[in-house]
Amino acid sequence: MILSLLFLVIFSILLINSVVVIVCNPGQKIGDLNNDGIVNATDTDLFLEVAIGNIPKPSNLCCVDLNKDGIVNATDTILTTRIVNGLDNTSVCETDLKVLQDKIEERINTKLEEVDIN
Ligand SMILES: [Ca+2]
Ligand SMILES: [Ca+2]
Repeated sequence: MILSLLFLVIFSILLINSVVVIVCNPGQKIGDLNNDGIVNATDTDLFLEVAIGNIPKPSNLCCVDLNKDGIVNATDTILTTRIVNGLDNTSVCETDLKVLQDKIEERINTKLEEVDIN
């Protein structure tokens, strides 16, 4: 009895202290925050947590920023709900072209600074 109570307390502490981390990978369904292959109510719940700031946003917003405006808010949650209810289709995250574009621009700017004779 005492052992099971101790286990319950330890499990509760671990559960409270666990941190949910959302990661968007290339090929992952947009709206599938827990990356289990389906967009459902679990993902909608995670969206709400991200939108209100309880869960940190992933660095790559591909799977959470459904309207691609650069922010994660109620609009994205509503769009996810539409996918869950079959009103909209989802697609998959592509290779993060924005990251590649930023790296290319950074390299170009570095080269331009190197040849600047002012
Ligand atoms: Ca999911
Ligand atoms: Ca958005």
